[in-house]
Amino acid sequence: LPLFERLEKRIVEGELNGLDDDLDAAMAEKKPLEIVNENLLAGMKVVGELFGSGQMQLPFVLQSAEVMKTAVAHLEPHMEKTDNDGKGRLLLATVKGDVHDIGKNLVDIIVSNNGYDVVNIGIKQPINAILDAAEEHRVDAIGMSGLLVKSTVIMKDNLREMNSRGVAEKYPVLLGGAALTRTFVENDLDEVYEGDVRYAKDAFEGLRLMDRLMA
Ligand code: B1M
Repeated sequence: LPLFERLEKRIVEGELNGLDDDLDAAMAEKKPLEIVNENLLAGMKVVGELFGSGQMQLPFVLQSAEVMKTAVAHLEPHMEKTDNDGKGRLLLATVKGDVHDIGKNLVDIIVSNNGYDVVNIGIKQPINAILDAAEEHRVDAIGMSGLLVKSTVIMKDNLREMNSRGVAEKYPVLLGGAALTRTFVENDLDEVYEGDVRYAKDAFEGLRLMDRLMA
């Protein structure tokens, strides 16, 4: 197989052997972020389709996720970074009950490489933990990620909880993850939250939203 097809196949098949060599060869032809966006994410998309249609079992999805993470970790040091930092601080968490973190961690990489401090508190984070960390680290915005349909309900509850604690004006919220839609966030959730809530389709939109918030 040609190099870039092979990379995509590595994600689908969860094949780590020879991954680093292929990534190094790929970096001679493309920027690391293009490899992530064009090849690795294409592989994860196939994994999602196979899993969703029952053609792939969970342990194999886990292996694919491991290869994805290993690949991103290999590429990350080679990504372009801006020199200016301290543009603002973003808290990132995957919401309660949800373990998916590949997308959230990509947001972390893109946003922190572009001059922001990111406080990434991990997966399955209840709203208490999110707000405690936001307070402790004096963040400028809160980013929540979730891939399960039930996570969209949790996000709504979280926004309500933030209203009732009186912190909505203080924290603009960025939301992302495959189960969300722009309409749901911009209509339903925007109506719920007394502060500013925005939808980010991908990590780059997350960055653009931070730039707009901190301008
Ligand atoms: Co899960 N899983 N999974 N899974 N998994 C999905 C989400 C699913 C759609 C698969 C399917 O059925 N087709 C489905 C959800 C169905 C639903 O809710 N309706 C599903 C399911 C059912 C499950 C389990 C329940 C399976 C089970 O146990 N029976 C279980 C859930 C456990 C739990 O959370 N409690 C489960 C477990 C897992 C693994 C552990 C095996 C693994 C996760 C490993 C990990 O993350 N460490 C996994 C994976 C890998 C997937 C799929 C195949 C791929 C997800 C992924 O990493 N995509 C996924 C299929 C799919 O998404 N269609 C699926 C790549 C990633 C870069 O994309 O996270 O969307 P994504 O991030 C994007 C944007 O969304 C955005 O930026 C990124 C791109 O730049 N973004 C943000 C994300 N967060 C953002 C935050 C922002 C801004 C942008 O600001 C804050």
